[in-house]
Amino acid sequence: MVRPESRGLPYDRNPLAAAALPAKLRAREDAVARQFGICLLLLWGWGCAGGGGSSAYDAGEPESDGSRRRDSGPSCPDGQHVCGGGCIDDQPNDPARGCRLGCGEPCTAFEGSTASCSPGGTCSVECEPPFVPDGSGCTCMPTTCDAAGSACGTTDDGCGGTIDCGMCPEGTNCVDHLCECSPGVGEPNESPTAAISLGEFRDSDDREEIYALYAITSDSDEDWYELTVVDACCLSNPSIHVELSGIPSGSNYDLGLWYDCDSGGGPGTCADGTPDTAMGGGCLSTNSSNMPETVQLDTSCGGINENGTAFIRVRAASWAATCGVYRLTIRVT
Ligand SMILES: [Ca+2]
Ligand SMILES: [Ca+2]
Ligand SMILES: [Ca+2]
Repeated sequence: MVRPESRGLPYDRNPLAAAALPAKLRAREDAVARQFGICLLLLWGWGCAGGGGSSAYDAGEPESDGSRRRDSGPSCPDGQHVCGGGCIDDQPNDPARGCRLGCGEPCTAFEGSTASCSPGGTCSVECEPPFVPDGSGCTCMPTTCDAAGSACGTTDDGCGGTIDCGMCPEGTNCVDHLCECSPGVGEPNESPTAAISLGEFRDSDDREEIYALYAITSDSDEDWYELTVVDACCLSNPSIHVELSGIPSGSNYDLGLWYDCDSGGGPGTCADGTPDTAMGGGCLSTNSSNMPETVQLDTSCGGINENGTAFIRVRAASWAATCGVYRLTIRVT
């Protein structure tokens, strides 16, 4: 059993207990004062009932206001206290010695608890996490999946058992207790040099392709594509149109298009989107939420034709941990 002071609030320091007892304490102090007064009226040689001592002040450090603590009874001299029917010297305030007002025996701790000494010189026992007070001691409280930061799988509960944090949604895998998207199609493709090649687009064909295979599978995932653009006809130069749609609800993906002219120069005019100077020039589209993104680059290079390579990037401005594929529509006219 854990005594009342086991909650880290020694009984004589517990504000609730203190609030409940001032009348009793005053009565006891009055009684002590009366006894002390009677003693002064009698010859010292007679002693006092309960005798031997006088003020029973504790040997420990004074309170912050300079006053001295009293021991629990008035029957021992200063620097001593009652123990086993007699008086012994106040002990070092060490839990291994039962604290200053103990009898030299170690304070009793329980499984999941540690013992310490209160400033008043008594043993104090506190439950250490994951152990919590349960009214009769300390009980190990199993952790929760939320507290453990575990979204899936089986997790140590901290008390020698396990807790089941469930399965991941379809399309995701449980990795280190978190649900992650399965590696997406075409990965890794995190840079222009690792871009997925989409082949040749000739402006003479007005070719349009729709890709619904690829997904953003983490907040750091970038998907790069490249296409070879051939200026094969016509009076006007090739125009590259790209649309990103089907962005999962709750996420915000953005789109970028850059063009590298084979003959140098260029790359032309950003007819839709925000001009960007990276990688020789291109267009960005950064609408909010999961609104579709569109860019159009009208090519214009330094040589006799506008042949070149287009690079497209899809990435997440914010990612809602959904693994669904987006739709990429590419047309060269
Ligand atoms: Ca991807
Ligand atoms: Ca990628
Ligand atoms: Ca966006």
